[in-house]
Amino acid sequence: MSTAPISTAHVSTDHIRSLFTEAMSRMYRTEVPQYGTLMELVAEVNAEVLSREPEMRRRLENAGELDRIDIERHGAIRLGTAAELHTMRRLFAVMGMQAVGYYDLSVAGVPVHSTCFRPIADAALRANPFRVFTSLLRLELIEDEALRAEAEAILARRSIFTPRAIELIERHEHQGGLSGKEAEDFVNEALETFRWHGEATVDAETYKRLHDAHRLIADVVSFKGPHINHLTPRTLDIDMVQRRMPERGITPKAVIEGPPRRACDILLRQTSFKALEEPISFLGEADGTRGTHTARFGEIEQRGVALTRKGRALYDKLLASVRGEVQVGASGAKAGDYDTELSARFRELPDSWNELRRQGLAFFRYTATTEGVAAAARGALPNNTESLIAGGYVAFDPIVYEDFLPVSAAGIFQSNLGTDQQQNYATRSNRAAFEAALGATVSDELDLYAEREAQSLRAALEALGLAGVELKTVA
Ligand code: OOG
Ligand code: NI
Repeated sequence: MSTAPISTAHVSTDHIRSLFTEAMSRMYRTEVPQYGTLMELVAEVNAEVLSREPEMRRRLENAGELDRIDIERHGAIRLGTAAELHTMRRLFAVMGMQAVGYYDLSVAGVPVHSTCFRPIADAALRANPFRVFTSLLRLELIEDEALRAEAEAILARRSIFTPRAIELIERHEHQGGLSGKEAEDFVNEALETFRWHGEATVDAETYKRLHDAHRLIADVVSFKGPHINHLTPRTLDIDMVQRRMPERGITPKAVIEGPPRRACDILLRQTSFKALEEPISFLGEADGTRGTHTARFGEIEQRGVALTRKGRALYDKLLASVRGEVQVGASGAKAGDYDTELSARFRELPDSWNELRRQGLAFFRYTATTEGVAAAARGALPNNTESLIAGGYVAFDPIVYEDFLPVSAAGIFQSNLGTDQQQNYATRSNRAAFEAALGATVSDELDLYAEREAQSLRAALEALGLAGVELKTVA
């Protein structure tokens, strides 16, 4: 028996992640008041949907999600150096978040590659799925060698983590966790890294040169740290929030990224409001000489089922066919055509849970039902998975997609960069360099979903006394 007092026992990484999510939300609402307005709109729409759809309400209540509907599901940051990414991985590990997925945005004219830091285990995702889309600037994509060297030198001078944050990260690594008090300290210290600083660390002339190379380069290089550039709550009806944004004086991007509205939600739908133009001051200039910087915005998301490799290939094909046909202008021209075409083409993807499952297009979590357990006791179970499901002995529920979509992410980046920034980098993705900087490999998201599905099926069969039994998969 341990006799250690409670105060020195470790709190869970889930708990630290929740503290961090709340603290970030409070900070961002103060920093970007329009984001607070968006949060109110999301809460209003979610409440309406819940009273309109009692079935959904029951489902969320059973899943223990009802009181956490309006909390943020993700945020995003952009880092400047390999060392920053390396320490960031260690910082997120304190909160139970690991790097999942590699996203190359350079193909869409954005000079970064990215990963998602998020919890992985079922229980951790249930406790709090908060994740951070984390990009690393690819300085090698700056063509002007002098400018590249200058940007490198500027970044080499900054340290984005507080000494106390580093100390607590090390403590977590050595002790295997943090106490309640240390966790609170850690969250306060970590918050400093994500805070906005209106004072650029460069002069106006340098800022302009960085900005001319790419707006994103100025955003990463000119400031003291990687300010959080948006937070994203979950909405139960993204179309309704999109429609109502203008009524609240918020300008949404032209179209919702991702799949169309469907009966069975798939992957991830997202929309954002345009980044705000904020006053900044430059290094070495008297007060009053000021500029503006555009980086920070608000976003909403609605998640659906994770698709298998086969489902995802179909999704990518359908999306590409629409985007090849209907190009939405910066001012939103053809947005209506795009939405219509998107819905039409996606009819090729079945819109029923059972079809998505049967055709191996999406991932599901299997559970043994009480009928199943009773039938097992009578020795009356069929001997193949499809019949177990058809007979109601095994139930299945969609596994939620926890990751990002590169085409959507590029759309979110671009709506905040303006169309003048459409450059195409003739370069290959560089996952190896990203992982070397990270000091770890990124997990493959499809493997994670497949594992969770297989694990759930194993547990369901075990509960029915069918563990190890060779089951035919087709009825
Ligand atoms: C990240 C944009 C990507 C998303 O939700 O796809 C993203 C950024 O602008 O830094 O957050
Ligand atoms: Ni986002």
